[in-house]
Amino acid sequence: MNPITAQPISPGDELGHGAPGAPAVGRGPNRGGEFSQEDDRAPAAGWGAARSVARVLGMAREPLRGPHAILKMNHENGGFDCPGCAWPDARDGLHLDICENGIKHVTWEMTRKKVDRDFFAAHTVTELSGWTDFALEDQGRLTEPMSYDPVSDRYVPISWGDAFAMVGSALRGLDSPHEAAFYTSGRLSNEATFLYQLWVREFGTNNLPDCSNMCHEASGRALQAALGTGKGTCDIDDWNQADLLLVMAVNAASNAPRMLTALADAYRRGAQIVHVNPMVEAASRRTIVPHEIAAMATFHATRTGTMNVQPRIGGDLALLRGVAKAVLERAATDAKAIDREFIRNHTAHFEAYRALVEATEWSDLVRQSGVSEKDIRGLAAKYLAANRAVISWCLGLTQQEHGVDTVREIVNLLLLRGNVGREGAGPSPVRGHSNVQGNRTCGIDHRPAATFLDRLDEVCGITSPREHGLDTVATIEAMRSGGVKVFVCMGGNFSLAAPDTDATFEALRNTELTVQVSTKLNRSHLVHGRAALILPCLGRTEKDVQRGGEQGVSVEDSMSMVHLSHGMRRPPSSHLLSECAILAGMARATLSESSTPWESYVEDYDRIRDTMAAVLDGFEDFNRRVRMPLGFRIRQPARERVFLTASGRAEFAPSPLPDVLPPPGRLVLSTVRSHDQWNTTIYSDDDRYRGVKNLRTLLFMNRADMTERGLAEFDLIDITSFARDGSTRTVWGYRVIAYDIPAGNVCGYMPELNLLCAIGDFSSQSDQPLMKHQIVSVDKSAELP
Ligand SMILES: Nc1nc2c(c(=O)[nH]1)N[C@H]1C(S)=C(S)[C@@H](COP(=O)(O)OP(=O)(O)OC[C@H]3O[C@@H](n4cnc5c(=O)[nH]c(N)nc54)[C@H](O)[C@@H]3O)O[C@H]1N2
Ligand SMILES: Nc1nc2c(c(=O)[nH]1)N[C@H]1C(S)=C(S)[C@@H](COP(=O)(O)OP(=O)(O)OC[C@H]3O[C@@H](n4cnc5c(=O)[nH]c(N)nc54)[C@H](O)[C@@H]3O)O[C@H]1N2
Ligand SMILES: [Mo]
Repeated sequence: MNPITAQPISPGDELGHGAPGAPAVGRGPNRGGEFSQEDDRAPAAGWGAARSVARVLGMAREPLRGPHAILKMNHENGGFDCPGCAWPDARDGLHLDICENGIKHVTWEMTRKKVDRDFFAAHTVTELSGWTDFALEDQGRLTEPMSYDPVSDRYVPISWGDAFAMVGSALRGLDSPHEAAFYTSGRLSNEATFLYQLWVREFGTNNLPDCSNMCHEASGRALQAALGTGKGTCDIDDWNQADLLLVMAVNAASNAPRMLTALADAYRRGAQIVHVNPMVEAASRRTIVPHEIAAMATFHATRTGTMNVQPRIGGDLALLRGVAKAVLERAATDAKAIDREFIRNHTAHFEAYRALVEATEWSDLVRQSGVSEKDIRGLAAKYLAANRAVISWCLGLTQQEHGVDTVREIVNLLLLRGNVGREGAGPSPVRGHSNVQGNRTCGIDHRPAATFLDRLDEVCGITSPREHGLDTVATIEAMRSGGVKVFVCMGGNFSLAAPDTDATFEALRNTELTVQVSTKLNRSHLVHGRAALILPCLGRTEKDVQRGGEQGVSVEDSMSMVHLSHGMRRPPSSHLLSECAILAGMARATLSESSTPWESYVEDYDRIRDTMAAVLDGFEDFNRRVRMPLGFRIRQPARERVFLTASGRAEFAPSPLPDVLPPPGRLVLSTVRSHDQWNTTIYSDDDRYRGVKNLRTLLFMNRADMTERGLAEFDLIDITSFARDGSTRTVWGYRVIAYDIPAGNVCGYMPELNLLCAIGDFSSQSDQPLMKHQIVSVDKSAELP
């Protein structure tokens, strides 16, 4: 095979563009050696998962404590919420619902390795910039606050008090509060979230960009307009009662592995499970249910799919509309094909939608979806046969120009057959980070509703700004132009997660102060403002002891269930503070006149929850209800067919059919995660379910597109993206892999390929970066002279 040598990031190329003629270096361990790809048809989860877990436990030096902690995860009484994905916990409370990636995630946080002041004294930031991203995180947990010293080009220790004072004086020194922005990565607890937005609004801005701006902004806006709620209406019981589960645009076996349990259960009770994805992903085949250890020993796998549909990238709206067209055609002869009573009593704009669908030609729907009329009709037949249907989706659908319209088309299709607001049916977005949904619920929103601000002001005695703030993309633009001078990040790895790595690095380096509240060392600590702070915090697995005793925090899952999470481990360092304490410290240093009881809130988080109960809809009696064994579900009017929309009804949306085909000679690139990564944290260079070993700088391509370009398996290629403003961006030295993906479409990995996502290319509907729809050309790399 083709050996590559292990190498650090090429000197001067921390951005990762690579160089003409040379193999590119990815952001994983990049250990070097042979790489390969072969089709892996083993069931999802199972022994491959067990081996992979064992390897991560070994890396984190956690062979014994890891499994012990995992037994406390997602436990109905006590224990901590898995800090991984936002899939809900099993409701019967009888078994632990754990998965490979959750275990890896927890172990990665619990590592015994530490990054202390000696580490920072031994390495300049310039030197660390040449390390791979894997190497940075692999150093272990951050242990004390550090401040960047430009003279020695090193991070040096700083006391918590001095660090807070630095943040406070930088913020107070700004000409306007809008010259600061405050990012949230979606794992901040509800309580910390509430304190965060309270501080920021009391300070005077709504500049609250978050990771949601990159993942489900489109879903929120579409569902709000259509149903009067920013969230899905389903809970796990609905999943368990559906006759049809339509699973769109998600790599569930890797990114929401506990969904496999629901899919296997559905298969066993005879439900239809249709996967819609340009790539046939592992979850669409078979699984060994994550918690069924006995099944693992006997290799007993259950099917998790009954049909696969492979649309072209961006073709989902056309596909869904084709299904709607077939349903409406059937309604001409079959009175039961659509739910006329529901449509009459609960919806608006049906006639406009019907007219639009009927006027759309099958040939256009087939061309734009990339799916044959026969297959679209086959899917429609399954939809018509189902009494109850759940449609779920994730990023393949949202990180698109027409993401909002596509989610609205999901709702259109559901409304046709009354599949909203009843058992076993409804829209069900699969959220990402473990508390990204809770962040929005608890106030992280750059476009907050006036009613929310009114309540916040009344209860908390502050005067919130009313003008909308900056989202993720707008924040990057503002940092680049000098409009935002102070940037605070609660978690995450902004420098790599954001689009257009060049633009984002330039933006971060153009600020006066960057503040990173983190658990582990990452690239965003090295790409910093003129002054920079690293503030290390407790992880969710760790005991949080305040003056009022041991504290728990709450989180909200993908299905609006709120429950308490209690860390149980001793923190890796006695200098760590909780996120609530860090936020209160920064707030007090910023707001000298504040009458908010910051200190008292931190002593006992029940007091934060009492205030939240008074401010947030659905959080009445918060402290009592959150302590019930499985927590509580936030009230959801749309679930009861109460639609808080402009018309007071569920609204059909007649949106135009978009053109998603690439120009001649070009391809559409979708950037995705591998199995062995958590966003910017990359555990290995393997992608087990796609059969890849030891390679991340790759592109999955249809064989016909390879032939057209004279490319053979593993050939070195260069990829150039074409932005709307005419600018181009290139990465060199990737490898092409023949894959079962529609012609004209290619897939490769984030965050490496964020280099290609132009900062100006975001959706006009959701402002989300077009991370799943980049126009690119692919050429064989020129030989080195
Ligand atoms: N282990 C693990 N779990 C995670 C994460 C992680 O990194 N690692 N990240 C978490 C986060 S923050 C999020 S938001 C979620 C993300 O979960 P996913 O949305 O599954 O994330 P991606 O890997 O980006 O995968 C997108 C999927 O959409 C498909 N796709 C791409 N383009 C299209 C399209 O046009 N149409 C359709 N129908 N499908 C398309 C891809 O083939 C892929 O299967 O996962 C969460 N869970
Ligand atoms: N091209 C492309 N880009 C994408 C995407 C895509 O599909 N394609 N997906 C987008 C999406 S959906 C998302 S959500 C973003 C991900 O964006 P982020 O959420 O910003 O990134 P993560 O990689 O999850 O952040 C990892 C870091 O979080 C810190 N951390 C871990 N645990 C904790 C904790 O408990 N508290 C605190 N304070 N810090 C902690 C650690 O220091 C770790 O290094 O990426 C986006 N970027
Ligand atoms: Mo996400």
